[in-house]
Amino acid sequence: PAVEYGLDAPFEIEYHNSIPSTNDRARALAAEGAEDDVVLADEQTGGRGRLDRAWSSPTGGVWLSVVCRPALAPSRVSLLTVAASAAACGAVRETGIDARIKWPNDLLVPDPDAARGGRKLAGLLTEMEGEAGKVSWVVLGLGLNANVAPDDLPPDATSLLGERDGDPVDRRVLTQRFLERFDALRTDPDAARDAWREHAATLGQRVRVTLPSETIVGDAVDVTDVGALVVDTGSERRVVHAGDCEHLR
Ligand code: BT5
Repeated sequence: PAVEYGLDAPFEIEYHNSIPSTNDRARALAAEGAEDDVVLADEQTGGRGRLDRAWSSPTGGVWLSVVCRPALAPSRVSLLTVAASAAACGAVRETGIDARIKWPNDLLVPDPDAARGGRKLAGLLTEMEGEAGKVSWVVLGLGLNANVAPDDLPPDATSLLGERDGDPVDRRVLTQRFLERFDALRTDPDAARDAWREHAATLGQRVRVTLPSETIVGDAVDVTDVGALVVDTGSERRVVHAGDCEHLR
């Protein structure tokens, strides 16, 4: 069923109490020609992370996927991930929580006691289809641990409920604010990159980025206008478009 959100953005929301994966449902809608549809669920029974990892999605979270048809070259689709992570970070910060963005796709809450200097609050999964150098659709999945008990999440994860000492957030407002911010940033790469930079946990860090074929260690010094990470290894500057990133200090 469609939910009326009174959004100041062009999205139409399809709500599910429980669904295997909002990204899978959004991909099916995209294949039928949908644009700016949002699939939102209270619970996912088969939530996915990147590289076939599982994503825990108990009731109380914000699990959603947006179908986009951007006028972007495939090499620039990562801009949408930059826009979405900046938008999610901004919406979360409005709830009073000091979230930071970890390249390429995580929101963290800093915590010196955590193994990697922070606990994971949210993740993004961007999937696309296209041919002949043209993007047909992009599905942008956001998993945000809103009103989920930290005990129901993997170790090193956190939720807004936990960070706010048990005080739940209004998920409707959170979702609305995310979508409005995302809509404003998705067509404005400069603003998206500025918003990203403002709350980036990764810039200035020593990082290890694992790629399928190699591992790069160095200082994260910048993000490019398509959202790639620039790593200074001491002998050269490498531009990394995707990969798993670990903060080393
Ligand atoms: C991600 O993958 O961070 C992308 C997650 C995207 C989830 C959304 S929910 C709506 C939409 N529908 C879907 O089916 N997916 C998207 P990755 O970077 O691969 O991180 C996955 C890893 O994070 C796992 O291997 C766990 O270690 C950890 N993890 C799993 N569930 C988590 C959670 N709820 N909170 C924090 N960490 C989690």
